[in-house]
Amino acid sequence: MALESLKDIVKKIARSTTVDKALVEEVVRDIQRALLKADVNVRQVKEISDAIKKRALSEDVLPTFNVREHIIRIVYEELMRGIGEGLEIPLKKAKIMLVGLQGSGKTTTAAKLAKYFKDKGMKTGVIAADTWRPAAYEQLKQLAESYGIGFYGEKENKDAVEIARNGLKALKDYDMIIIDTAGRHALEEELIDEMIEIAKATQPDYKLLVLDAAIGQLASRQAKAFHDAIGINGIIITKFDGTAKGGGALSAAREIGIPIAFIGTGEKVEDFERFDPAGFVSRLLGMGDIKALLEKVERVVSEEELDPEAFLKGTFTLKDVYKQIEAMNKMGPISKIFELLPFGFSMKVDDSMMEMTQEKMKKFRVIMDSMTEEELLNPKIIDSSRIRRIAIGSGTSPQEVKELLKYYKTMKSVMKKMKKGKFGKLPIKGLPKMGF
Ligand SMILES: Nc1nc2c(ncn2[C@@H]2O[C@H](COP(=O)(O)OP(=O)(O)O)[C@@H](O)[C@H]2O)c(=O)[nH]1
Ligand SMILES: [Mg+2]
Repeated sequence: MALESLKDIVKKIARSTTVDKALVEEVVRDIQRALLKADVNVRQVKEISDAIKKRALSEDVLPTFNVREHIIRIVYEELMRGIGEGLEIPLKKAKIMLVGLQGSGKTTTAAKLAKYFKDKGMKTGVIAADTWRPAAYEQLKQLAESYGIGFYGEKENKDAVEIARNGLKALKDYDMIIIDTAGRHALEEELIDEMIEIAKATQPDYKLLVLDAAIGQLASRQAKAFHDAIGINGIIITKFDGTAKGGGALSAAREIGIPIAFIGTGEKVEDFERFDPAGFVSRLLGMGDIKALLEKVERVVSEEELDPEAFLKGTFTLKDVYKQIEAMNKMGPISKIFELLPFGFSMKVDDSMMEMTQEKMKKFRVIMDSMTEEELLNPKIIDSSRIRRIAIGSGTSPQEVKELLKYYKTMKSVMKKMKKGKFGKLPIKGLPKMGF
């Protein structure tokens, strides 16, 4: 069974060495499904998939890219079209105003932002300019105090514009000032007027829209309304720790053409990150984090000193199989490694086979421990009497020893084909060294 699946994977790689229409159609269908499931706006899904189809077939594959990388790169670029790589706020004196609907996470985010910039060595303060929610003042004051962040608020004052203005005066020695504002359940006239007035009075360098990832398809309309009302220059997505994949928020950003700046990943003030486009797209498409895999594989390979030259010369021995297994053990369960691979690679691998393989890997190692150096380096000499001896020595059965030998032969032929370039370049550096 393990060998069946290995063949499947190999077939898939082999098939994708040229950009053909069928492959693109197949990949685009997968991507469409993933995008819709992640709440990306339906109209945008159509735009994105049309663009991918067109570009994947018409553009040249970059020199060091294989077909899958070629398509992934285009998918990535199309998803990020118009919103760039994310908004970076430089570490210099600035005022940030937060806007968004009630419950979107503004007050929490105000504290998160303040702590984020404080940790970068800036003197940061927050202004509580939400006079609508009774507890808003206390909520922000408490957060600010427990993190050593400057705070300004006026508990009894109902005039948010006045508080904001006074706050700027009180916090004039601060580098970074974050203004928390009120939200309502919907974007009402009154709220819009107040927002505009606060912006006029405080002249913020950044007006950031706080969007709850969980609102899905509604995000686009909301973003547009806020943008039309006061002009947004960045988006913060909150509650990204939930089940939401963030497609709604991405659609919103694309809709108004404004970059995403930060991501909130939990209720705690520490749960806050700069927006990472690659990680975001990985999650959106459910295709695993390629970056993480690369780093992991590289680390393991250097530790294990696998010898890719030897593989390619065809002198692939059981010792190399042993090293592969060691490397896999260090990287964790095989199923985890496959999860990290781009889609296509990982799709056709079912869990039961992964578990079985892991167990088998352990057994294979025990079997190889019972072999002589000569047998490991030259498996051809392992005849049935040697198989019996190895089985007894390792406490396994001759059947299991044969299975290892079969695995070895399959691996060896994969290596040979790779050497002949039958699969083109494999997608991920380091992987050929492991035998996949
Ligand atoms: N899980 C999670 N909860 C969050 C996040 N950001 C805010 N919240 C929660 O969402 C609720 C509303 O947040 P709040 O800051 O009061 O929203 P506001 O009305 O826009 O000021 C609170 O219960 C927060 O703890 C986040 O990134 N993840
Ligand atoms: Mg609030």
